[in-house]
Amino acid sequence: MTPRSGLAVNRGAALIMALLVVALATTLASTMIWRQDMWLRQVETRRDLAQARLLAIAGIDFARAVLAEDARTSSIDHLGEPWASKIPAMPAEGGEIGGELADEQAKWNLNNLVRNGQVQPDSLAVLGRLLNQLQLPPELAWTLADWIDSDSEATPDGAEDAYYLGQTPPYRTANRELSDLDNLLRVRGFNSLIIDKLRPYVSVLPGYNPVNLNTTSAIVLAAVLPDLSPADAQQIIVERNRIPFRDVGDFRNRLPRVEQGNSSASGQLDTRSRYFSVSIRSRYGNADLASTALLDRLTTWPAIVWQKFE
Ligand SMILES: [Ca+2]
Ligand SMILES: [Ca+2]
Repeated sequence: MTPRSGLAVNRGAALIMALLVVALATTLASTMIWRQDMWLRQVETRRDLAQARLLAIAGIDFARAVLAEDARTSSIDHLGEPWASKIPAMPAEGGEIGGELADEQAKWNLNNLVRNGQVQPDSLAVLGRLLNQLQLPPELAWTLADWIDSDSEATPDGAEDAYYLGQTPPYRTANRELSDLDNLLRVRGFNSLIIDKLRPYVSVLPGYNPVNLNTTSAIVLAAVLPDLSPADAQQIIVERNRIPFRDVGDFRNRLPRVEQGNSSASGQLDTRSRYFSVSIRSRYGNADLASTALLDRLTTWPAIVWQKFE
């Protein structure tokens, strides 16, 4: 919790929780009647799972409503806003539900590596610096670029069909955008340990998406802006947590003087976000469900890009 906004966040969380109770009551009341008929004959476990899933769906819809309300009332996105409040597990309709929203543009989108099938040298350099900061092999940036770009010519540090067809069982290069972080398991040199190390700093979003200066971490910021020292990146995050950036111009004005002219990352930075993920934990009877969804707030009411119930 940042010192700036502790009270505001608490108030925001209380408000959100109150609204959630109302939203759940309305959403679920309408499903109560058919639900009884439909599920009474099913085994109890299946009923519990279905109920936990209904709670999760209501939770995801509620998260969409929170983001829509945010879009109506603010033009930037920062961590002091109500959407950023985590909702602890609380009783609802005989079960329990809690969850949180996260700004996916707080992280660097791996699909930024390639635009229109072509590798972007700027983006390749960003990923190289990020890997370097995390003490991971920098050549992974090239290997991933080959995996995503549309051609089949391997770069010196990369890999295309010639490598993947030699595996047992053989498979081909995707030559298109990643759809999920776990896709990396098929890319040469990546493994689950490396993916876990990257997870806090990278996202997998459709198309090209800038990093949100108001939610990102010092590590991502230093990867995007090569002239920024790690200490300066840290300092910028501290100050941002007190006063969020209005726009990229405001950010540049608040940079240390020596770095104001150097950083040429226009287009890679923004102060608002389009993609958010929502994680919901719902319990009912013996069922305990972890659900996630990726939300696209291109228009005010966010669309669901994908959702998983596990
Ligand atoms: Ca906002
Ligand atoms: Ca390729």
